[in-house]
Amino acid sequence: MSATTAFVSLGDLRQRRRAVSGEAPVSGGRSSSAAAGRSGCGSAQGPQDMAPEVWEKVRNHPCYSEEAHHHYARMHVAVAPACNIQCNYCNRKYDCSNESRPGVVSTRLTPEQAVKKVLVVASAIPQMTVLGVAGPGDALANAGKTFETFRRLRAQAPDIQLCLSTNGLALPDHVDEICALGVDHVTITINMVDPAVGEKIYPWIFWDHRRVTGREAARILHERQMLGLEMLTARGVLAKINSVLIPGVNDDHMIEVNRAVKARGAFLHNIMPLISEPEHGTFFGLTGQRGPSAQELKAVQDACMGGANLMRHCRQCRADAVGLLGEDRSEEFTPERVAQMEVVYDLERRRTYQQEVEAQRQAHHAATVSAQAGGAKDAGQELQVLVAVATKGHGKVNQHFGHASEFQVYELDAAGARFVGHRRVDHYCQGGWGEDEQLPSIVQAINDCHAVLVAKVGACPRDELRAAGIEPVEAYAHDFIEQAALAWFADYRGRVARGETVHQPRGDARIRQGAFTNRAQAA
Ligand code: CLF
Ligand code: SF4
Repeated sequence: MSATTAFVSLGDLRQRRRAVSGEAPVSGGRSSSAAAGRSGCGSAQGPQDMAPEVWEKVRNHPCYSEEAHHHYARMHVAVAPACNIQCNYCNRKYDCSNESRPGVVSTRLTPEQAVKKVLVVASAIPQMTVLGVAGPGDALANAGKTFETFRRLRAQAPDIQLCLSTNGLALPDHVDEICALGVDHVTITINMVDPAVGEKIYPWIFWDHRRVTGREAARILHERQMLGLEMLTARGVLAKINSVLIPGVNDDHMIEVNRAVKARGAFLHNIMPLISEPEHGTFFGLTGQRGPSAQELKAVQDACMGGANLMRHCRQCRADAVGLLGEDRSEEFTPERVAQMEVVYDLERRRTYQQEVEAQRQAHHAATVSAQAGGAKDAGQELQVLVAVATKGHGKVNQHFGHASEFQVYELDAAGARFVGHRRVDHYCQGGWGEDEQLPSIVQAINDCHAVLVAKVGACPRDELRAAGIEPVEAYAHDFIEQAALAWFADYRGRVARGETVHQPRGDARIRQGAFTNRAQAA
C-alpha cells in the first residue's frame, strides 16, 4: 500500500480500538463523544473533573483547557535553535514544523532578549498567561538557554506559567531541573510506541555522542520518551503528548500511542495533522507523503476517545507565536520594536484585567452549560452535523466572514455542542473588497459543515456559500458560540421535521497546508 494514498478506514480504526482496549463491538455508527461519553474530551473538562491543584494549573492555560483558549493567550520565545534528532516532517532551515508553522523563519533570541520580549508582551496583552519554549529546534537540546530564560523570567514575572515542548530524547536528564524551576507543563512529541513504525519517521538521532540510525534510533527515542513521561507524571508535572498523524505510517498505530501514554499518566493527547508540502523541503514533502483530510483526522481522534483525553484545539503554532491560539500578533513584537519598547510590568494591572477575563469566561461557561442542558432535553432525532464559527475570542460568534483567518468547528447532535477542530483560511476580505478567488478555498476548508455562523457576511459570499450547500447564518451575532450553535441546530431540526429543508450529508474538507500568517498576508 502506498504511503501517499493509503489511509486506515473508520471501520479498521474501530476494530483496532476494540483490539487495543479489549472492548466489545458496538453497534451503530455514531462518532465522537456521542459514542464514547461526553467526558472523553479532556481539554474541555472543568473543575468538577479534576483535583483542585490540577485545575489551578490548567484553568488559564490555553492549550491545556479548551475553554481557556477562548480567553487566555500564550507566547513562545525562539531561544532553542538546535535539535538532537531528525524528523522526516521537519526541515531545519525553517521553524519546527511540529510545533510551529513551516516556511517562516523565526528570529532567534538570547535568554535576555527573550525575557524582555515576554515582559513587553505581558504588559501589552495582560491575558497572556503562559510562556512556552517550543523551538525552533528542541527545548531540551538547548537546555541551558531554555532554563536560563525560565530562571530569569521567574524572578521578574512570577505569575506567568512556564511551559516547554520536547521530542523527549533528553527529557529524563532534565526532569529535576524542570521541577526545580516550577515548569508545570511539558509537551512530548510521541509519534509511535513501536520502533518499526518509528524508523519510518526518524532517520537518525544524536545520542551518546554519536549519530544512531534506523530501528535502533527509534528504539532509543521510544524508551527515553516513555521514561521521561513516567518521571514527569510521577512528580505531578502535567504532561501533554503531541502526535503527528501521518497517513499510511502511523494512522492505524495512533490508538496504541493513545493507550500507552494514558497508562503512563499523560494529561492530554493532541493528535495533529502532518503538514507536508514539497516547498517545505522536508523528506515527507519531497517524497509525496500527504497529510490527512479533515475527516481522516477526526476519525482517528474519535477512535481514540475513551483513552487519554484529547486536545482538538491545537493551532500548530510558530516557535515565536504571540496571542490567543488562532491569532498571530508576533508582528507587533519584532526584535526591533521590542528593543524600543519600555518594560512596564504591572502585576496588579494584570491581575485586575484577568479578573475581568475570568468573569467573561464564567459567563461563557454558564451560557454553555445552560445551552447544553436545553439541547440534551431536545433529544429524539439522530441528526449529527458540523458547523463552522467565525470568532475572534471571548467564546462568541463575533467575527465577520470576510475577516476570519480560521473557523472553529463544532459538532452538534442530541447530546449538545462539542468543539472538534478548526480550519485555517485566507481572509476573504482584502482591505475593503471581497477576494472571490479565496472563496473556493474557504468552502473547501469548511465543506463538511452544514452552516457557518458569523457576525456578518456580504451578499456575494452568502450566495456562494448557499450554492455550495453551506448555510450562512448571521442571526446569532455576538451570542456565545455553543448557545448560538444549538439554537441554529434546533431551528434546523425543526425545518427538517417540517419538510422545509432536506437534510443532506456533507463531504470531506481540506486541512490547509501552510498557514495564514500576518507575514504571509503582508508579503
Ligand atoms: Fe506553547 Fe505547546 Fe506550551 Fe502551548 S503551544 S509549548 S503547550 S504554550 Fe498549544 Fe501551539 Fe498546539 Fe503547542 S496550540 S502547537 S499545543
Ligand atoms: Fe524538527 Fe522538532 Fe523534529 Fe527536531 S524535534 S527534527 S526541531 S520537528
